[in-house]
Amino acid sequence: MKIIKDKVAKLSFVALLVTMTAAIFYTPAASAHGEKSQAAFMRMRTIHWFDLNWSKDEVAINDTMTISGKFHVFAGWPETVDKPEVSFLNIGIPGPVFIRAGSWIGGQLVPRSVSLELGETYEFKVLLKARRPGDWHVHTMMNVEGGGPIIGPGKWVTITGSMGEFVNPITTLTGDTIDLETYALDSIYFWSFFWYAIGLAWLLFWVKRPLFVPRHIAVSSGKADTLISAGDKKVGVAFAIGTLVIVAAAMGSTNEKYPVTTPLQAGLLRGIKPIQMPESTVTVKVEDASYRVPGRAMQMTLTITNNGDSAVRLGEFNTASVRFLDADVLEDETGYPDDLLAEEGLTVSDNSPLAPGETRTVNVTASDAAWEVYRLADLIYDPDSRFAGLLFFFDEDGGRQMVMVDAPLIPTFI
Ligand SMILES: [Cu+2]
Repeated sequence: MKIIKDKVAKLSFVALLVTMTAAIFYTPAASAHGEKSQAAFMRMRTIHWFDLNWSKDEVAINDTMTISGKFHVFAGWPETVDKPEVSFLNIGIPGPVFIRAGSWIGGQLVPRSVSLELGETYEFKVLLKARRPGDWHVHTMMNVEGGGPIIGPGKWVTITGSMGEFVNPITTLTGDTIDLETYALDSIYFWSFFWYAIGLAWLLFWVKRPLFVPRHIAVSSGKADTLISAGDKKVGVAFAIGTLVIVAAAMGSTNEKYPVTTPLQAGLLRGIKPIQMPESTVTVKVEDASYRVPGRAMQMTLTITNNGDSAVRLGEFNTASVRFLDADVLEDETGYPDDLLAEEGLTVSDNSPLAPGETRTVNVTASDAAWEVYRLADLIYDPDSRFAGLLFFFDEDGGRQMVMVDAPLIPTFI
């Protein structure tokens, strides 16, 4: 009986070890990184990213790639998110697996926070330089002060090579070329360990002799003065003066070695130039919009009027980075992330060309797994059941018009 018990105990212990080891080595592959868990109505009603282009999806260490595109700052910005008066164009990656060699909005370099205006559309570009090998899900994103991160679509990009080869050369205004990856590291190590050693030496000087009980007794019996000898005092003074001398001398020699230094450059960049999207000649009225719970689709009834001089068809509905396309009208050629691209996700009850001057009411269904995967269906949990998105119309010559739609989105239950 005892033997069986022992065996059971041993086996359970082995099982426990195996479980723990498995748990340690289990690293689930995440395919989205934060945005799914954010409130659906916020993702639909803040920043609309479109016309995105990733110049590569495989890049060697030290090579660069660009992510460019446009974003529209939705005029019906939610109350709970501060207006984007102080925003920062960021990139969503797990640490500096790339470095950001440059980022621009409206052609202006934006290393600092910028002011964005509600209702405007901006053009952006981010230049990334590969640093760490692996498969990385790279997002464009905007940080809004008082609002949080507004995450754009992410695309998988593979970096090949070895991180040891990464260099980040910069030529300073004093004419030196340095590698930012390692610059000044020696000094940081030297001074950190130097002062740490001096602190240890001071401790060591006192720790040599009995520390607590004999000293406590001496102090409580009124003989505290006997604990610090004249020699101890001299050592104390030597440490104090030595520290001051080293600080002053090191400061002097550093100023000599780097005679030209400037303060950190900071401050909000205002006056960022928006782009003028061509005035749309198509007007759209959302008569009603709904989504089934549970379900993978949303429906809209749209009254579309074509005031232009060329017939148009609806090619795309874009909300929260999910692109629903009518395959008959538009085909994506930008390599848009698969999980966000519904190539045949848009169904229009009558998508024949809408002639100039004509008005038509159509039923539009935007349907794809992405609606559920990216938890837009979770709008049912949100305190503001309204959506917003971009509609793209195309005329016969391929000319494109963008129309913003925004309306309540009413759930229907089975
Ligand atoms: Cu991601």
